[in-house]
Amino acid sequence: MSMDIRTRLSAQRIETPSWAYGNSGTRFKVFAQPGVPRDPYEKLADAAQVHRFTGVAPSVALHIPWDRVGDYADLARHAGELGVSIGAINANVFQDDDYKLGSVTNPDPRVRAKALAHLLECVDIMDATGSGTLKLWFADGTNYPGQDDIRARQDRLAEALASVYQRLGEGQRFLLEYKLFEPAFYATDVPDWGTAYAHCLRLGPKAQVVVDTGHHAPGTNIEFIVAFLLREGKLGGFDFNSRFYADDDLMVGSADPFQLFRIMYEVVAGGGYTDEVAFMLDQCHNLEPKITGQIRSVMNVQEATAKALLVDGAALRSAQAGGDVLQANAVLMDAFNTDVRPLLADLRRESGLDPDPMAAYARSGYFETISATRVGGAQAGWGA
Ligand code: LRH
Ligand code: MN
Ligand code: MN
Repeated sequence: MSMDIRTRLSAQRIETPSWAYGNSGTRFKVFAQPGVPRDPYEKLADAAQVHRFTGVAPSVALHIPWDRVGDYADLARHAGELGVSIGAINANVFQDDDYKLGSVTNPDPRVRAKALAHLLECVDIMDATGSGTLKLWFADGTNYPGQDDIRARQDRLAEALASVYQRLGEGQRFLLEYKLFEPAFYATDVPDWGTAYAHCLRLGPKAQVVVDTGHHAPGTNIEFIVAFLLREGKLGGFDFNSRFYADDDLMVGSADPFQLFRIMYEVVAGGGYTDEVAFMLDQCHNLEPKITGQIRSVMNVQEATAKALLVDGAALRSAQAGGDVLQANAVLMDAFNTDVRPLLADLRRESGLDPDPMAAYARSGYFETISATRVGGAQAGWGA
């Protein structure tokens, strides 16, 4: 195996979300877990454990206001002391009574102004924490035909996005996230990659699309979307998770590892395996423990990436050029069917890590310590 694959795998960076460490659930029940963080500082401490045992998860996404603190520079300093940094700032304009009929697309200009002020505040937080990425997801939409004017809502959205774009500084960008439905059930204002892409295209290079793998209709060919966006320079990153039905937010690679491999293959083949494309997790661990859930997810992404990097490009191109359908498919399947776990274990050993991050974490005693010392952990903010 080429040295190149090993180097590229070791260089991978996977971002974990602060909200994965807090309690979460469905609208039916949140099952509280022992030892969950009580504030953003403790969430960062848990995220640092994921990095400590995997070596490839050095940044943590924040969600505002779930992670509101008085001094963001201090939070970033705390992160640095733990060996991690602040990643994407996720804006949250969906949990306020004012947003019942939408945030930036709301028919009421007062509500729109309030939503925009929050988005701009998130850029201030980027300045304070050194984050280069703002992630925008809007719960905006309508439940009934005729409820509001679809085109007017697009105009309002475009206006807000333009204001945020203008506020972005050097080295900062925003990623616009789409989602087919939920909470809006009739017309969502950013329902698909095409809508997100069109808004981003109009604005310029600092606006890109983020693909949340749980945000599509069943059967959607996500890797096609990835290939297309990459080709247009508009793929900003991923919110990785798995789904069986809708936006399930299960562990990435758990429902359909083959799909994750196909996605990673398109990333690699399209030249997207760079710092430009952010590999972020957006998950909730309702049943399984949080930190090990994140470690497992990071490992799942690593395994899919290793398989994607193993695809024999020359053999594939030759089969494709010769119209050899079966051979071309076999080249991909050979890579997918390779057991890459020994390779990844070896790489971990090489960089001074335990080859088995799950076992090493279990042995560390961290879970027992937080379970004994943290009482009254915080809700992730999601699924309350
Ligand atoms: C919306 C979403 C978005 C939010 C997160 C908590 O479903 O994927 O990324 O910020 O969940
Ligand atoms: Mn998401
Ligand atoms: Mn989601």
